[in-house]
Amino acid sequence: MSPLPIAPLLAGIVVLYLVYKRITRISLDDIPGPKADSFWLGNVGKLYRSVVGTVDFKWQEEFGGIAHIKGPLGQDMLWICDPKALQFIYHTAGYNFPKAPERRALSVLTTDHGLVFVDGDDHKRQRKVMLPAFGTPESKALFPIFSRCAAKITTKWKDMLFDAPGQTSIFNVTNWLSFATMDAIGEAAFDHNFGSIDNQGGEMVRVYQTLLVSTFGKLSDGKVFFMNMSRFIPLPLLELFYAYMPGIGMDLVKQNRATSHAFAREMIRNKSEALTDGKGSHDIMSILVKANHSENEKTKLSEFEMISQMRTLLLAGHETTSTTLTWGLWELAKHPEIQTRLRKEIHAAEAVLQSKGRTQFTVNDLDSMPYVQACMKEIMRYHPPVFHTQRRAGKDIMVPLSTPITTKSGKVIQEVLVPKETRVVLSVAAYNRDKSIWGEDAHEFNPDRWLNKPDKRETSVGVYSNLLTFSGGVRGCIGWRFAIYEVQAFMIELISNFEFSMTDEAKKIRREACLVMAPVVNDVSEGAQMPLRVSVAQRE
Ligand code: HEM
Ligand SMILES: *[C@@H]1O[C@H](CO)[C@@H](O)[C@H](O)[C@H]1NC(C)=O
Ligand SMILES: *[C@@H]1O[C@H](CO)[C@@H](O)[C@H](O)[C@H]1NC(C)=O
Ligand SMILES: *[C@@H]1O[C@H](CO)[C@@H](O)[C@H](O)[C@H]1NC(C)=O
Ligand SMILES: CC(=O)N[C@H]1CO[C@H](CO)[C@@H](O)[C@@H]1O
Repeated sequence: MSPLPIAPLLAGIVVLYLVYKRITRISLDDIPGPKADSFWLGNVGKLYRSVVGTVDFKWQEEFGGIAHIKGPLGQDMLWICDPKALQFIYHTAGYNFPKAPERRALSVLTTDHGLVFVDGDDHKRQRKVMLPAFGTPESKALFPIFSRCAAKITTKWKDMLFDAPGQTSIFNVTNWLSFATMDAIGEAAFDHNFGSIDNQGGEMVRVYQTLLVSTFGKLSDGKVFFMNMSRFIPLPLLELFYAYMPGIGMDLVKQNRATSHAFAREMIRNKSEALTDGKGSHDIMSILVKANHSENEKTKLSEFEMISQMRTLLLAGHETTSTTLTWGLWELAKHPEIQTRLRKEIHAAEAVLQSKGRTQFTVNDLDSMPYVQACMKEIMRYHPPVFHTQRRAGKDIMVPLSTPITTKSGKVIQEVLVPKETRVVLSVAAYNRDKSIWGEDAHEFNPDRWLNKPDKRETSVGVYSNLLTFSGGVRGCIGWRFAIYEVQAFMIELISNFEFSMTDEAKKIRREACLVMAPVVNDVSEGAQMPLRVSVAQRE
């Protein structure tokens, strides 16, 4: 996409806007921060396109919990990983830090007007309708479904390894995990079998594989510039632009939209019929359809909103979990001693299970596998798939800090007055490695940090275990319980049955920013890859 024809126009608008802000604004100029790399892109070019975390960790070392950074054309932004500030922005300030419209224009492409997109009262209403489907008992009940989907990989891989020389082979594990988690979200959320593992087919599977990497990987300067300037374009216009403008690298998204809309309509029709026939089931989509049929105006969703929720769940619940598992297997391949210890614990728990005459783990059995849980938490801390979230200040607002900073003019301050409309980048990547929270070894992968340690800390930020991985507050991840059970079910199944080890290619892997954090060997254009050596695990 070339921004050139529109660049002068936008620049004009922005100059007017900045002149206006000069007169009225509260200044952030006294807050320390990195020098902008260029006037056109400010600091965001690097922040969004380098290896995930490198820029964040550098700023964290240099500036602490907050830094004044520049967006394109000198726009003022804040980059934040200070725990108290994060807690304030996510929880305390609530809807005073809404999502920025230019971000929402991107989420509308992939999720329409679903929960990730909406704001304010619409968000409150939708969230209220959806929450009951994501409670503790509802999520626990899904554990056997997750185990079953993971076991489909076992069957496939054992077949493939049976014929392989030495019964070992290199698999692109991200590919398989992506299929299996697509099946898992299908069954858990929609009571529908996408059949991705079994026949790797289906139009729905095709339009969801690689969606994020091919759309958001390797952004050109023009794209980054346009996306960041798009805050000056009214949202409806922006939606039209993304939806209809040809040649802007959005083709897969458009196919995705058409295919998933048709699929969602059919599914909603099916669920409505089942409900009228008294055959309603308990999957998330059925719960939404049922809510629409209730008398209560507050729980009604339009058909478009329901379609949007389906797309939202597919996007938010699919690539996030497969990404987590992919990075998890990579860490376990890099740390064979951790992998072996994990497998021992799982095999021991399986022996107990069999001695009781049972064959399937349930959530209650997780209590006997503390190391599984510790590894899962450490993977989520170390490799958060959503490494930044973004908000904008809805009004001039004072944000507190847990660690005071010294301003450029030498003042020591413990709170920062954030001017209305300032964009804030909340760094999940940096918070999850904050030494004041996790200790001096924060940059090491070490599951032991979770054992024998109380979970409660002074400023509890995220929704789970003080991790920012699922963000927090009114817009925190609704599917976090779902995710922790899914990740554990998959780890148990895969580590019990297979041994994963490094390959030369896997040693070259880096974390590339593609909305989520994709593993890339050489160039992003080759797609996400995680080639690991897989062999059947020995049992004692
Ligand atoms: C490891 C897996 C997952 C991670 C790391 C993750 C992370 C996140 C994060 C960081 C947010 C907040 C984004 C923001 O604040 O801007 C979020 C929101 C959300 N997540 Fe997840 N998520 C995961 C799994 C899931 C699953 C399995 C589901 C559904 C089945 C799900 C559904 C959602 C939804 C609907 C939202 C929007 C909530 C709202 O705006 O009210 N997520 N997720
Ligand atoms: C690995 O799997 C990913 C995800 O499905 C795919 O995009 C990529 O092309 C695969 N890479 C190889 C080398 O097969
Ligand atoms: C809807 O129901 C029909 C008939 O049972 C079935 O063939 C189809 O796969 C269902 N579609 C969806 C999207 O669930
Ligand atoms: C939602 O409910 C309204 C009226 O209560 C009905 O007309 C509409 O068809 C329903 N939508 C869906 C998708 O079930
Ligand atoms: C504040 C803002 O809009 N930042 C965006 C700049 O561009 C990158 C790349 O598209 C986005 O990820 C940021 O959200």
